[in-house]
Amino acid sequence: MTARHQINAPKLDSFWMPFTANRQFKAAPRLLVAAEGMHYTSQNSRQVLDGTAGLWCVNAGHGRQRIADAVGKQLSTLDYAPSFQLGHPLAFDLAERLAALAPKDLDRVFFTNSGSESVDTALKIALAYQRAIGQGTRTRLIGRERGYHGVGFGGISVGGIVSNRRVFPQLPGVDHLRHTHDPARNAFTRGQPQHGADLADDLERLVALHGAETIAAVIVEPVAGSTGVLIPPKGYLEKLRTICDRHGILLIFDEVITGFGRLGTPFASSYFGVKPDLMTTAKGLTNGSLPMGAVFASRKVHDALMQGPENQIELFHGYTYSGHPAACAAGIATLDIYEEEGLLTAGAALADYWQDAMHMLRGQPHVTDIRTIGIVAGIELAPRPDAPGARAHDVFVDCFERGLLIRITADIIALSPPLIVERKHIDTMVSVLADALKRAR
Ligand code: PXG
Repeated sequence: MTARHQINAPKLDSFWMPFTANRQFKAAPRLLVAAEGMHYTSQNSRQVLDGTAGLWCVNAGHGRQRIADAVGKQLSTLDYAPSFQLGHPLAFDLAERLAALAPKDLDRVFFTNSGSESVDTALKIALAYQRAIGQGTRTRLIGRERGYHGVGFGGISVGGIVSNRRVFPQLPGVDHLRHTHDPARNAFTRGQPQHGADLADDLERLVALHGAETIAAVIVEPVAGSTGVLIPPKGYLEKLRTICDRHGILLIFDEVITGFGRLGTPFASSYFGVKPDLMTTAKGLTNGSLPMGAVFASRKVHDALMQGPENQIELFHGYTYSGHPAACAAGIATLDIYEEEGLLTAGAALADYWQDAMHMLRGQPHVTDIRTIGIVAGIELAPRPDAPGARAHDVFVDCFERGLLIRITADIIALSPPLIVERKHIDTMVSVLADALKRAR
């Protein structure tokens, strides 16, 4: 441990923590003070193996000097520049780099500062598109049960996690597809489950119910992350694409988690071979180093909005920090690392080892399902009858104290390490988790 890791215990009262049981946390805080490669350093100087790439974002691992240098240099050269009616070269450079990575023709890039902003941006672009092509009655947005699309009002409306929704009013005219989680038929599947492609027909039901001419877009996560790693059944996404095309509905893939190499391909759309009309990203775009998101729009959508007098603003939408110079510098440095180290496809080579290892946890106490794809795993536990979520929380705390960071949602454990993960790290994850499961009540 170096002196720089020794910080005084801070006062914890003022910071109202997001998505956290504040009082429980502050009674027994877990603070991180440094990070390098695959590990965090906790305040009490323990090394903690990062099983979650931060929050699914540090895909190239921690402490990347190249990103820090690029950001520092940019801040001392051009700290801020507006992107409204002005520009700076890095935003154009980064957009070109992203366009080159994107699925063909999905190469017009709108910058945001988070996944939530990317989602709201994509929903607004979809509505603007429909209106621009003379389909102004299409104002309805379709999400999916158990979807997570961030916390803006658009995102929670199309999202399908009840605790994120019940206290807040929703956008009008939103409806939801059924989720695809079917443990009775698909438990312990590696890769895409066999059963459930037909659930895409739920979109036909909503079309029959509401009328296609009222529906602007459908948004889904190709692999649902936050809600516990729900992998699309074989044929499901293809079917959704077909039904959308049949009815003039735009398809939005929320790739905030799946983008930038998580499945062993640059984006999930390349993995599944299904191309959306709009794609939302964030997180891995800057390796989590600075807040930034990007919405990728197809030429069809973009070009439909580039109409009318040339002196007219085409889309009344944007953020003070859209294309922030420091975030762009971080993004470009991140893409350099991804490309030089082959990280956007590294997951493909490691996926078999990863998935074999994760499925070795089958048979450990409480485990009712394990699902894996690319470098992601969801491990579902039977809840304690009297206290849903408590068992996974105990496992989380136990793992952390033994030097492993996992992510939990209700009684589901999610693992999604940085893509620099090595076999020895994977072995450690399995053994720490197995021990924690054995100890769990
Ligand atoms: N869409 C998806 C698919 C996400 O996973 C967002 C949008 C929102 O992104 P921002 O940047 O606004 O947070 C997300 C975020 C977890 C976890 O533990 C997942 C997210 C955020 C925090 C925790 O699964 N995903």
